[in-house]
Amino acid sequence: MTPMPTNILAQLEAWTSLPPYDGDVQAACPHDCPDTCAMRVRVENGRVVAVKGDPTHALTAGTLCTKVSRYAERTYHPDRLKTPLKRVGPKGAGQFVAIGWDEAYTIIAQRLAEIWRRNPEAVLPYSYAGTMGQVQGEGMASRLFHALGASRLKRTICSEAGGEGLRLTMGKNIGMDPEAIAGAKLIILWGSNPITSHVHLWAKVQQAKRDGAVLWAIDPYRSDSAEKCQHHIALRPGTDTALAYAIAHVLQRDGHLDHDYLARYTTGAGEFLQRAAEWSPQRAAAWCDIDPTQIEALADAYATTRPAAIRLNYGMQRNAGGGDAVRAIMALPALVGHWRERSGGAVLSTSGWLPKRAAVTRPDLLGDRAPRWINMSTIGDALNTDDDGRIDALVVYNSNPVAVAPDSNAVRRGFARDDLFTVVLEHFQTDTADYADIVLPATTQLEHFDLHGAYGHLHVLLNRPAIPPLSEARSNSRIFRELAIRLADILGNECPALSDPALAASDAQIASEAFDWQHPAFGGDVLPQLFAQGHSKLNVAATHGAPFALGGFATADSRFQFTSSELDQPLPQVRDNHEDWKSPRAQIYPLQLISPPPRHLLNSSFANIESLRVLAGDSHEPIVVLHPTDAAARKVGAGETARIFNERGSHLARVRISERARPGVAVAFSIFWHKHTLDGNSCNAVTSQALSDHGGSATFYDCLVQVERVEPAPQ
Ligand SMILES: Nc1nc2c(c(=O)[nH]1)N[C@H]1C(S)=C(S)[C@@H](COP(=O)(O)OP(=O)(O)OC[C@H]3O[C@@H](n4cnc5c(=O)[nH]c(N)nc54)[C@H](O)[C@@H]3O)O[C@H]1N2
Ligand SMILES: Nc1nc2c(c(=O)[nH]1)N[C@H]1C(S)=C(S)[C@@H](COP(=O)(O)OP(=O)(O)OC[C@H]3O[C@@H](n4cnc5c(=O)[nH]c(N)nc54)[C@H](O)[C@@H]3O)O[C@H]1N2
Ligand SMILES: [Mo]
Repeated sequence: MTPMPTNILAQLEAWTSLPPYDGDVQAACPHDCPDTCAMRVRVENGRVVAVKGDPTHALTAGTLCTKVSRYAERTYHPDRLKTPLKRVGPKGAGQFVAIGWDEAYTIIAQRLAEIWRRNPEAVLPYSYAGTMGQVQGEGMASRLFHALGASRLKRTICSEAGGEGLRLTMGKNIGMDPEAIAGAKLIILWGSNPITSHVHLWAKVQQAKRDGAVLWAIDPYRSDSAEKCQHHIALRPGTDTALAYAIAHVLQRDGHLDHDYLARYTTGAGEFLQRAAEWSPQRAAAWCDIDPTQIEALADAYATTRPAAIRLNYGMQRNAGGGDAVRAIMALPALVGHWRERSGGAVLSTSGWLPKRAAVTRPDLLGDRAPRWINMSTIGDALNTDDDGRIDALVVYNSNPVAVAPDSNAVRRGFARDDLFTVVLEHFQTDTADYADIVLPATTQLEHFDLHGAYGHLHVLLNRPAIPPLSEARSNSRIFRELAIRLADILGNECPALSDPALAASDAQIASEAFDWQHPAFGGDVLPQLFAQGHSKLNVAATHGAPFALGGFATADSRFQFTSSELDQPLPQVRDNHEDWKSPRAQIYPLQLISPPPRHLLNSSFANIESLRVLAGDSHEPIVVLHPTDAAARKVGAGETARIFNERGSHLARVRISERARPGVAVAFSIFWHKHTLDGNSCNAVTSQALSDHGGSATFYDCLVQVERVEPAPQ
């Protein structure tokens, strides 16, 4: 590794200590959301009394979402886990007794060492984005699992299809500066619902609208955001590639192509346009189950309005063809040269602008070992495989797989295995913690230090702890550091990597190794500002102008790639869904179920905060939205209970009838904890473990179900 300027480590170190007196503490929102807000945490008499948005951050602009403004309520919640726990009842029943840290570490280290001796790959870490911090995320955890040579987790539950779509076209996760969307005259929200899932971008969209921008939403559901757009195309889930080709078709047919841009800065446009020629608006409209005049109108507006910006989000890539859909949509700004403008182009993720160092997780500790990869989206199948490759130990942190992973009945069957040893690091007794052998209480963002990048803006942020850990909570990094010592005591020379100094690194050291601080992205005032105010905007192409006006994509030839030579089928393919609405299966399960986030929950985090659950559902519990014709066909009335089912499982939800759901599509906002629902099942009881075209992503919104009325229980 290149040596680190020592002052960076010292400056980070200064941010790890508690403030010496009451007042505002500079912090960062840790949640999995494109907005990664800068926060001010008000401490009075050593207690957090308020968590507010930082007014000096360009996107946060002084406000937080409803959820995170209640972060103190979450941190001080009476249900916070207070001590380590040992399971005393059956798995899943949630019966535990308190134990000390020493006993917990002894049990964990002994069991993991035993299992490791049989097969290191029988140990699997399971984590996602409960916190997105560089330190409390993978920084220390992955060092331990690399040292052990444990199975590696393919983190596919959210964005891999889209990430691959970006890599194959743009070279990596890059796009326009989302803040620049404020200057656009046409904005397409494509599978993106910012009012719910990244509300700070919405302020920029509104600013554009006030300045005369026309807004389009492409979404099977008339989401809160779609409702505020002048135009809405309610296509069938999983049909976006056909729509993108049809737009390209019109652009070509009507002579709107930017031939100069295509010739200079792109590869494969000819083949792409040939395929687009096959997708007339009529043909695509039939495929997407929409009106062809909408496609004509959108394509025309897209060709003739500048600057034009597309904000994609992840909703549209949770299906069989999600990766190719992203590729086809990313192609549109290149066709008409919208990349020539700063407020034009498209963005799904900005994370690739940040010069991260993969080395922070120390894959080198694997040496010449190359453990298998386990796809987190098929954890249900992985845990139920009983052969030499059996998984015997799971260490879960920053994730709630029993609630969030698809096909929960398979997941719960796996977690319920008596021969599986499960450790869960958590804030709360989640559905997953109920299946643990040992539960360890973790700190929240108010109690630990961290460093953050973002995937929906170009700033980096620091998080200073505001209060000491509550009860006996310990940070993930501390827990993994201490576990490494215990494991090294037992395994010694059998696993020498456990004694590597990397496993003793302090939080500030991990943070110092997370980014390439010498990179020009940190040039100018970026670093002094970061250390002075706790957040700072990267010095990258997208900050200054139109990043791809002159090409400069992150691909091998610096051009945008319409085709990919890596793939058997170089062009984006219009694919059927795994569970397609036109297939014979649809005769048994005729409704496409999508389960996007409600505004007041954050995946399954906050689902235990009563006040937010009340806001999220009609009555603390899951709802399903049906179009009036679909409800009538099932003789189910508003407010009644319905059973949503397929062969994988079923769950109950309160019915809401609304034209906001298009015919043929049922919408069940997620993700509730199973144990908070009417029948102990949330919507992941019906979702499937099938994977996307690229990246092996989960396909939550590619799911056919039937819905039936449930007779009210006799009084
Ligand atoms: N309040 C809140 N905010 C969140 C989250 C949360 O749970 N709650 N989750 C966070 C996380 S982890 C993520 S990944 C992001 C997700 O952020 P988004 O990607 O914006 O969220 P989704 O709601 O999954 O998808 C957006 C829209 O896509 C639509 N959609 C579904 N299928 C399709 C399709 O096939 N095509 C098209 N065009 N549209 C489709 C949905 O109806 C939804 O309105 O949000 C983050 N922010
Ligand atoms: N049906 C359906 N399922 C979905 C989705 C959907 O739209 N529909 N969305 C999918 C998406 S986009 C995603 S990203 C995944 C999200 O899946 P997860 O990343 O598992 O998200 P959460 O449910 O928020 O669970 C995170 C857990 O981490 C814990 N946590 C937070 N901070 C810390 C910490 O510092 N230390 C420790 N030890 N724990 C911490 C929280 O308490 C919480 O229980 O869900 C997916 N599942
Ligand atoms: Mo996500």
